[in-house]
Amino acid sequence: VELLAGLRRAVAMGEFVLEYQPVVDLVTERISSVEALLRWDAPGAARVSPADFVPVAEESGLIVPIGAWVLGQACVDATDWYSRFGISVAVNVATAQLRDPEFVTTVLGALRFSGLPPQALVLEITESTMIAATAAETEIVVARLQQLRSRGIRIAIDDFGTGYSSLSYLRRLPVDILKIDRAFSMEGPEGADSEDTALTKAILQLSHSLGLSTVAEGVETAERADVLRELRCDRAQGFLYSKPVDVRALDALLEAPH
Ligand code: G
Ligand code: G
Ligand code: MN
Ligand code: NA
Repeated sequence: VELLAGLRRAVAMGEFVLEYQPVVDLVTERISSVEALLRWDAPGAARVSPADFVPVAEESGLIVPIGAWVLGQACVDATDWYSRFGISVAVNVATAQLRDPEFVTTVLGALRFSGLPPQALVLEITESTMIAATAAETEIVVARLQQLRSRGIRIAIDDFGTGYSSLSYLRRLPVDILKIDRAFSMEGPEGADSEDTALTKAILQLSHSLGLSTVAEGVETAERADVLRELRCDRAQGFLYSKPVDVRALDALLEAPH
């Protein structure tokens, strides 16, 4: 209840900020896109993790206005990165946002206001979006995603491999990119084990046979990046390359010679 009151104030007072985590092309090792990650800096308090407040925001419906702010801000920030470096931006979208009848208008409005071209925007949804949805709800969400996709916006499935029935969702959802959950790259003290690698390999084969582009999340070591490159994973994201950083630090990363 306290958290919820805090979130209401945060929306009213503009206490949210975005950080961006680079996603690197495994062949060229250059940044090809960034993921926007929401941060809440309440005055006089420690930063609250989205892992703690996003579920509360979802349950209360506050994720709809918060998510609209994220979309608007991420598109504004990305306009410069896209025009200078061709970098696209990925935004996490919660289930409640996809169920909002205004969602398509919100996304297209964020693009129009910022001037960001649709091909520079990726929407990240999770498999859980489809869980507990009725057939009719699923149909509406799929139609919305198709509408956005027909404009050139790309859709990514986030945290792939952690939900249920992953494969059946791939058939139903209009998708362009598959993000392999960090659980597959981070198991154990010595990094991913052979079972993780076998599963990663299977997911990559599946993705590529469906024509999907792939991103491995949670890549922390050069050894893991080598394995992923050998398995023909397209891109990687993780502490090996960069943690999520603020706008100024990302500018510096993009401008650094490589
Ligand atoms: O950045 P961090 O690892 O703390 O993020 C924790 C979780 O919060 C992740 O699952 C991430 O997808 C989610 N998250 C981060 N930013 C956003 C956002 O803008 N919207 C939504 N819905 N989830 C977010
Ligand atoms: O669920 P989602 O993929 O949106 O979550 C992204 C979050 O994962 C980021 O907020 C970031 O803090 C976290 N993250 C990103 N890279 C790494 C990594 O290499 N290792 C770990 N442990 N967490 C990571
Ligand atoms: Mn994500
Ligand atoms: Na993820």
